[in-house]
Amino acid sequence: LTPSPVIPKSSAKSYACQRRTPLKHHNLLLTEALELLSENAELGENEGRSVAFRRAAAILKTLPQAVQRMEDLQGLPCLGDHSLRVIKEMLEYGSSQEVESTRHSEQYQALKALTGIFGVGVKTAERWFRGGLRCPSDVAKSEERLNSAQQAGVLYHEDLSQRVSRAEADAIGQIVERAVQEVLPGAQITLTGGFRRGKETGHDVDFLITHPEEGKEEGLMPKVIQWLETQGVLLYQKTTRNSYLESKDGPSRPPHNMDRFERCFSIFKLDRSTGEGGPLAQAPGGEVGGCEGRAPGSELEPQHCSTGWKAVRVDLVVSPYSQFGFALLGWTGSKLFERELRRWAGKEKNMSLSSHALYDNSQRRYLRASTEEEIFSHLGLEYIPPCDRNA
Ligand code: DGT
Ligand code: MG
Repeated sequence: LTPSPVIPKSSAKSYACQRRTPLKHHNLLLTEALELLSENAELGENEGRSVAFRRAAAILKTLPQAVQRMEDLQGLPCLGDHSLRVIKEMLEYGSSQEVESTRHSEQYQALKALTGIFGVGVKTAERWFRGGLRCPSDVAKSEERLNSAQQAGVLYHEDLSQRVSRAEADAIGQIVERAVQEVLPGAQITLTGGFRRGKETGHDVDFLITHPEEGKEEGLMPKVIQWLETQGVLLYQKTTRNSYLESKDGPSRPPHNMDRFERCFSIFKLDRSTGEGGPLAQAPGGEVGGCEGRAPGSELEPQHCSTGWKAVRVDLVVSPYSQFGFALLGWTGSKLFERELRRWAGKEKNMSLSSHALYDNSQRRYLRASTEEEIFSHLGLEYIPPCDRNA
């Protein structure tokens, strides 16, 4: 079969990191359907199936026009039998039975609602579901023991389930910038995640922090957190070593200075009127932003505050300057794009890519890079700018 003329050459490439995937595309109905099936598989802990549907959706995002007939798909990679069946049904009838029955199933809706709580993963959600819980307010009323992240997740659920706007992300950026400059002048912060890819809203705001003098960034995170705490900006924070990398980034030998790489999951209190962080003169533990009874840990009845301030999820990552390019590439996403980069590196180049380094298994050495462009070049890939990494 010869590829359909509507299919650009780049769409025929099978790794998402070889293609340009813009934010806005022409096949939203199809990609939403496939992504719902992907999400459902993820909630059922079927990772292989979840990735297969996500790859299928991603290929459709690269097409320059809407798919109208099955022939339009000729020559495209990443479309398995199951995805093709769903697409065919949607093209013929306008919807897919499997997608609609999944969308309306109690299990999908409950697991989605429960994992939508900050601090709750698939395993916990599944256990709660079996115990009869269906939504955040069920959790709040239940006798379940919650860890501190989950307590914050339930308490601020109303706010955290709202999308974060670009203006709010920028306002938070100014607060983080101020915190960082206070504790380490010359440090640099970069907005990463979906906002760097051009998204207009996000579920959180992601920042990468570094300092041009290698080593200066050591110990920075606790100081930034402490400054933010004293200003009354933080509703919740937990700082961790980034163990995700050790477990998920495969065979790569961790760089020796791995332990300097820190991540903070936090919830900021963003002033709605000024876009500034919550009342700077506020004494910790006092009444907050005009919303009484909202001290974490006191009362788990979910509360929301329509005026005053908004709770916003913020992720902070500190990287040594020598790893900045890798960290920037690794934290910009999308998640599928990241996954595909690592798969390409491993399968096609015999290399191991992480958010810290690129290791060439054949040459048995690390390949240095200070920019994303250099990393793409080491990987033998055409450079894809952040706005086209929306796979
Ligand atoms: P959003 O926030 O829903 O609008 O979408 P994103 O793309 O900002 O997703 P998010 O915030 O979950 O993560 C930002 C990027 O950071 C994501 O595309 C991949 C990367 N990332 C997330 N979690 C981890 C992690 O634990 N380790 C590493 N290395 N990267 C991560
Ligand atoms: Mg994000």
